[in-house]
Amino acid sequence: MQRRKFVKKGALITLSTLLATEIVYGKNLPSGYTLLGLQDPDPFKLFNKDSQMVLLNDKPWNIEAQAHLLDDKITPNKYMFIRNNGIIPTNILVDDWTLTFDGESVAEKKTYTLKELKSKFKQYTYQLTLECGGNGRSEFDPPAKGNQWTVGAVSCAEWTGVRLRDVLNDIGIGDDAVYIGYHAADTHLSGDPNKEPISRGVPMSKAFQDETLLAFKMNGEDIPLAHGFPLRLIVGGWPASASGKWLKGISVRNKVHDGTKMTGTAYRVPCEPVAPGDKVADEDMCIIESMPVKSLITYPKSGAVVPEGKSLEIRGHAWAGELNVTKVEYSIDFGSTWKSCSLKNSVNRLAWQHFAASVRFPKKGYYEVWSRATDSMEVSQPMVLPGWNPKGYLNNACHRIAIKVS
Ligand SMILES: Nc1nc2c(c(=O)[nH]1)N[C@H]1C(S)=C(S)[C@@H](COP(=O)(O)O)O[C@H]1N2
Ligand SMILES: [Mo]
Repeated sequence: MQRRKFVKKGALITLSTLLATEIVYGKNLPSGYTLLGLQDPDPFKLFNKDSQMVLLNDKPWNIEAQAHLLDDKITPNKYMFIRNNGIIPTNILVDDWTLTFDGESVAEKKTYTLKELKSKFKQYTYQLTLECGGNGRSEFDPPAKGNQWTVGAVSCAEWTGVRLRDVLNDIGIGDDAVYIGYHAADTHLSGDPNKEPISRGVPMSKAFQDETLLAFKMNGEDIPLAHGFPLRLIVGGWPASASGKWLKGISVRNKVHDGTKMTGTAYRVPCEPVAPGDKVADEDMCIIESMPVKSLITYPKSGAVVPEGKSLEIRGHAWAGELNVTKVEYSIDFGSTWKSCSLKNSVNRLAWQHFAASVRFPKKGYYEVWSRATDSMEVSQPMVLPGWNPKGYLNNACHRIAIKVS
């Protein structure tokens, strides 16, 4: 007779993490058993998120913030959006975690343990803006399929790790290297172990930037499970889809990486503008690289009421992919006139910047406060939805909040 199989210790730790408490008789659990407590979970409790976060999908888990929840300069976990393409891994054994480098442009496959990565290479900490390429998708017309993100699929946390560059230099890569592509431990929604839910990458020039990290800490602690524990690639300023969670492998390719969600309409937009609803041929689609200039008013919450005669202090963040934000303005008259906000420099490249202004209203009534950022190439946010594209990426229209003066 076959011996009954019990759940492995590593899996038990992950299950306890998800339940946020010890499973007291956990060693008696048969492997493959689904805990009742996890069958219909409260997603906000499950991932330690604030209950004001918004659930967009539970298969896979996709959760976004609201603008006013993103008021912190450094986004805490409880307000950080979750974007998953597949199923979160549950059998994570940190002590055994490895990262393997392969691909056409490495002479020999090389594997590092997570411990080696931490001890062998210098560690760096940066605040890095991660925005989903589809943030703002809900406004597209004709609508674009996919998670209907409004404005909350963006974060700027503090990430600690080693530079991908240092590790690539340690391995020694070929002159023909063009692109890196990541491989991760999450499972495809079909359950097929041979399919990857997502496997994206960046050109070598981006892989070699100072701020491109193999990260193992977020805001000074272990990365939360939903955000890629125990190891994650972090590529600030580019679509957050390039920042592979639960990182197991990196392929150094001698051509543009062709993994899952690198081709077709995934994270690609028409190279030249098209009319809304147009069909675009594959060869006319270009991979999204640096994200466009954008701003978010995080205080006050939309709908705030201001007493007549009192000025309103507004504040928020602005970011511009690889570029700096040089100016943020606000308008209270639907974009007819603009006044400038005060604006701080970023603490490091690829971190969002903070703006503020004191707004005065001429009389009682309804207003909207709009914010508009401009980047170091003199490009400003559009007031209306920009460049329609099949999957609804890169909506960087001005952010707006409603205000009543009474
Ligand atoms: N392994 C893996 N990495 C991933 C994803 C994923 O589904 N699996 N989603 C990507 C996408 S599309 C985004 S927007 C970001 C979201 O990161 P977050 O959930 O930590 O906010 O992770 C990226 N990295
Ligand atoms: Mo994304």
